[in-house]
Amino acid sequence: MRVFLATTNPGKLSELKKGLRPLGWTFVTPGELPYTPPEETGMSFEDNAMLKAASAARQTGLPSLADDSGLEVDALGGEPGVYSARFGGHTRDLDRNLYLLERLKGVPLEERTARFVAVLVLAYPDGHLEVYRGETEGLILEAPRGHLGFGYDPLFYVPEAGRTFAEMLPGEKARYSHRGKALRALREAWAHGPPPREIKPME
Ligand code: ITT
Repeated sequence: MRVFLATTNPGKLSELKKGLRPLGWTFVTPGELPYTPPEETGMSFEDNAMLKAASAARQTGLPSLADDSGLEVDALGGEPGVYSARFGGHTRDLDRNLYLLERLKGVPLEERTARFVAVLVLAYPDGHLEVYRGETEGLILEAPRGHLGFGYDPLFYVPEAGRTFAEMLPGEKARYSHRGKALRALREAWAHGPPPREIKPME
């Protein structure tokens, strides 16, 4: 199957390609086909992932996979959430991380709990959708650790692993990460080929 990977984020693209490799799909990426990302007007990760995947499927005519993800910080009432890509109006990873540290100044480590969420939507040109979700609990450190990964990875410590995402090689991050879990759910659903479509009773 040829699948369009509807993301403009190189970090996500690389993790998606690795996680989907066992399925043997052929990937088509932005740059290979004309694709303009829609405005992310949804109030949930699901809404935004559906918006992006459905728009891509319409534009490209291919089954299209989108990822909407973000960080929910408890001490900030769940911020930045769906606004993770533009937290504090910043568009660069470094600036967003500094802004997050500033917002959490004085908050003790035990209260710096947070979770990463990823929702993957595979949309077909006929309008059918598949939705997969993954979450990982962690703590926001007071200073960055590690240089791997992208985005908030250097600040996101996973107690279960004893490391930040930025201290993990890609395979290890995939084992613990929100995106890794969502990809696992997708791979399981596809273990025996395309998952059966739900048959809705007639109204
Ligand atoms: P696309 O919409 O084109 O896929 P985006 O970067 O705008 O790219 P989102 O709207 O889903 O994607 O924003 C999610 C943001 O959350 C992303 O820009 C990162 O800053 C952050 N994020 C998501 N997953 C992450 C991860 O695994 N590690 C670190 N930061 C992550």
